[in-house]
Amino acid sequence: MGGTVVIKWGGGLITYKDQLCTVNLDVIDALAKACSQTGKQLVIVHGAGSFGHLKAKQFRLAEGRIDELSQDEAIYDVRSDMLTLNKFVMDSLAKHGISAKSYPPHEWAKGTGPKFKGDLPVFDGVTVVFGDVVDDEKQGFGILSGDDLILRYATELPEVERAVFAIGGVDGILRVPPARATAEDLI
Ligand code: IP8
Repeated sequence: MGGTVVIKWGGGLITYKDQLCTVNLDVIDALAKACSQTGKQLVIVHGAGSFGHLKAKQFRLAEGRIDELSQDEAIYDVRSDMLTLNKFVMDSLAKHGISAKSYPPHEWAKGTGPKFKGDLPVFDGVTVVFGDVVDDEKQGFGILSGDDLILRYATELPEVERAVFAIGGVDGILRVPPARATAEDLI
């Protein structure tokens, strides 16, 4: 009992990464079942997989406002696709008897990277957040990754015992952002 565990449900694990907006419900159910069997306080951070990355890449949303591209519809679409994916997660948690509350980051976070602004929301039961398109003071908007969220939750909540990464479709976890990583940075 006691203690908090922060878990990343990787986007490449809970979705089929190459097919736009396709969810892997079996994996989500298996993760929800595992989460229902612990007495720990849980924070679940889920990634985007095919619900976020394909369109975000196509419209270069991580780079912020680019005048030549009509990005507004893409921002709306990606936010709404992420809410759809999040609903699959929340429904599965509920099905497994877990009391959970979701906090879409575009409603409370500003800026990207580990120093994003906004108070980390915490629920009495299981807290759920996810990678999202958020507003950004400098570039208009950007992609706040679940990896930045998990870092902040794991380091700022009291009594975090461990951070767990449930991942699929990737070789491992990088110590540094992909653009700076060498082979030695792969854990
Ligand atoms: O999959 C990315 O979150 P991640 C969020 O945790 C979007 O990196 C919307 C692409």
